[in-house]
Amino acid sequence: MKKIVLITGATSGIGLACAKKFAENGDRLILTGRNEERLSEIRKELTAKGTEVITLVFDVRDREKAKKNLNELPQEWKVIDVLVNNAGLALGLEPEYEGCLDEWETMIDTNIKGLLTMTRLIVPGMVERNRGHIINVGSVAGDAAYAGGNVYCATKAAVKALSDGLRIDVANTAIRVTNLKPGLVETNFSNIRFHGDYERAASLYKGIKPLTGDDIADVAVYAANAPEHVQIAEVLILATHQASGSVIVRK
Ligand code: 8X3
Repeated sequence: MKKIVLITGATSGIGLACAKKFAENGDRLILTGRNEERLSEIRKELTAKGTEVITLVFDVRDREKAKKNLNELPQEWKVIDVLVNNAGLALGLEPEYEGCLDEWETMIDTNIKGLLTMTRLIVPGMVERNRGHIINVGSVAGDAAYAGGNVYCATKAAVKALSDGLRIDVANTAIRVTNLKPGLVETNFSNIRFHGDYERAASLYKGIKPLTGDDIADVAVYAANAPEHVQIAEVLILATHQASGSVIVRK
């Protein structure tokens, strides 16, 4: 059956890969992001291939705008089946005693509070309908801290705790909660983390074949398509030569 899938941060990386894979899966998409132009290009591209797409322009940090955008969805689009809480970022890799407070705030506001905003706005409808699936994009970074990861790792540890907490809170319903924990994925992630220092970002993926956004999106679609009695609660997805957040073997 066609599902309505809402993906936050759908303009690039894992979010965009999820948009394409869920489109290939035949689902209807609500794509959110901050970049209106990119969203509209993606909508055109997917619509041309026969996917029904609605785009919403807002930053998950803006609670009022998120609420307004969701309220204004056409009635038939409000019955969201799958929420992919993907919007998130890492900024900096400084020791905790030297990090930038503003950057910490941006990560906390996006990765934790933004995810909570979307969850709080969308999950009540799922509970009412006794149907739905929340797929949170966590990280291997949430399993254990790595050098310089401090606050980013803490936000992803929060995603793990919030996924586990929500799973308990909806255990009496048919709703499923999945925490996807990618390792090294080559996207714009490191360019953003290193403020556009492309060389430093590229060096992270040298000597190892990293994952792609598609590798993660495949797992998201698998979890969403699993039979109703199967809840893919958590998946850690690493590159083959990566063993943890801090153990990466480059050749
Ligand atoms: C992305 C994976 O290892 O760069 O969350 O933190 S890592």
